[in-house]
Amino acid sequence: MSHLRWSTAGESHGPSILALLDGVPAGLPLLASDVDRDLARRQRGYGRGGRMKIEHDVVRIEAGVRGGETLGSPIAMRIENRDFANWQGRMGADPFTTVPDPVTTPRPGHADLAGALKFDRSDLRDVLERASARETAARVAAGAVARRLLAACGISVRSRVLSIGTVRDRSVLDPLEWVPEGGAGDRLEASSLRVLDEAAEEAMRAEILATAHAGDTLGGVLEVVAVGVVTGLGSYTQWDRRLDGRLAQAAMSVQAIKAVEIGEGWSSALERGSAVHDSIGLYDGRYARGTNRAGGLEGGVTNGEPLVLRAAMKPLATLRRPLGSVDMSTHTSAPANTERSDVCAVPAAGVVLEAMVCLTLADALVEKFSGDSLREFLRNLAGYREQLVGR
Ligand code: EPS
Repeated sequence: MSHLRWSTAGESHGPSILALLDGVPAGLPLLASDVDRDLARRQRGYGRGGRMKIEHDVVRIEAGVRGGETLGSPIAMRIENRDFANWQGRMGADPFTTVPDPVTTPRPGHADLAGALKFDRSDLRDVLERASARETAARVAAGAVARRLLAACGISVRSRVLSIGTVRDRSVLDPLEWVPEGGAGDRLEASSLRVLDEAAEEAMRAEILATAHAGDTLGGVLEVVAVGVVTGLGSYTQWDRRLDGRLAQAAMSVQAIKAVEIGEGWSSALERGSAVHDSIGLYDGRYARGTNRAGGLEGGVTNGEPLVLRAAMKPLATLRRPLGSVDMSTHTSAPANTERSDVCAVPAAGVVLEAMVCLTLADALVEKFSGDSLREFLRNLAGYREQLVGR
């Protein structure tokens, strides 16, 4: 029951990656440069492969925006795959003059095998092109539009890398200190791995380099935080309206994400209730908590505290020294297919997770405040805020 509807299309080495976003109120200021900023952030990060030297992701807004403002009609966005030029004759919609050599040895950990069986394909390229994390460029484009709507409501969303492999950045960071712009937030943006602690960054880079030399890959843990979130987004009244579930689904759907927690999710299972729940107080006439172990969500509803979501990313499945597999054309044992790929894409995944959180929050905002125009939407939000005063 989504209010902001969106989807993506495009193959990794096809002509382009596309995003379609429907339900954004009319009158939201939106520039291509708003989207390009996040597209560029997604491309950064130490540990990425050769592809990022080819691509320079910029958006072309094809529909739904006129003169720098949204129209309330579907927003269509296109990002060109520069690498497509190198895939002439192997990608594209026209029938092949010469049939390209098929990929036949599935990679453990990738969608290759299940996808080939499910869609009845004999060339694994038909699967891997769409399963590829190149698709996340479109998610980030859609997320950047959602981020504009969130900004109009005073909500900002940022991410940081907590660990890569076994190396952790243990610096403690109050979410209110790093969102919005400035201070620690800028340090994170300047970091090659979206971490705060420089010693940890150096150790992570060394680990990525050693892993690259070993022909292997690395995962990590990410944290996404949203501040300025109004109380009351999502609902406990039906299972699929709970915002924690909606956020978990959104985050879990990102390529290579294998676990999601909200607040102190995993560690709370080890404690007694009194050490887990956040006591309620009144500060300057508004309800607030001394702690935020719940991560801003209780009963599937936002409680006004910063929203904190963490996600674990597995090491990428494309290994230069591949694991064992089976050649599906001969049914004999063979090493898995190797493709050019990234050694570590954890920082990029942080930007993608931000986009997923932005889209999920924007959906919940449109659900609660509706409005065909931004003016109507913001009036509804202001009226609700007024209603909360003195409660
Ligand atoms: C990916 C493999 C690599 C990554 C790609 C995701 O691409 P290629 O096979 O062309 O080298 O670079 O990520 C992107 C292109 C991107 O924009 O994030 C994969 O198999 O998932």
